[in-house]
Amino acid sequence: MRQTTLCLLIKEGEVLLGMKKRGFATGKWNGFGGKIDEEKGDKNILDAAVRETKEEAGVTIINPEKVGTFHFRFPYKEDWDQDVHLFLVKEWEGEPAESEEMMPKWFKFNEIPYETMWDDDKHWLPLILANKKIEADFIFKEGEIISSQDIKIVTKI
Ligand code: 8OG
Repeated sequence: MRQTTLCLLIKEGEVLLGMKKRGFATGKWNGFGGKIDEEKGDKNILDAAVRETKEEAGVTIINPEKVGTFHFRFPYKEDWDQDVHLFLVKEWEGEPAESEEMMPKWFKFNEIPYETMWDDDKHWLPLILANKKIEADFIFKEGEIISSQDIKIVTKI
């Protein structure tokens, strides 16, 4: 299964999201991340998290904390299937800046644009912002709408 990262930068009641400008999920707000790319030197999931956040948002993340694992499945488009490793990031170097792929913007926790995000995010992001850790399965149907979900709050990840 393809292994992918997702990083959420957090500061003082705000989360940094990026508007995806190209490729998979164009037009959605999301955290930063992508798949492990051995050709770009990634040896593990953490390397991919650091590299992708640098490429997409222009910042070097420090001490990312793993807070979730997702199993996303698309029975109608199996090559989209992936396991996503979610990291919360409270320290970084550099200022977020627009890249070819993403336009970053800070959102207050109570102003998160769930209507222009992945369908699943409204179900788990509030838990993450309340300092929970999760392990979740989502199955999608056409139109990238959730057809079934299972979110578990876990203590160890
Ligand atoms: O490299 P690419 O843009 O294909 O990577 C996909 C990114 O999108 C990666 O960071 C993982 C993330 N992602 C999914 N599915 C979902 C989802 O349902 N919700 C959120 N918030 N992110 C997702 O692949």
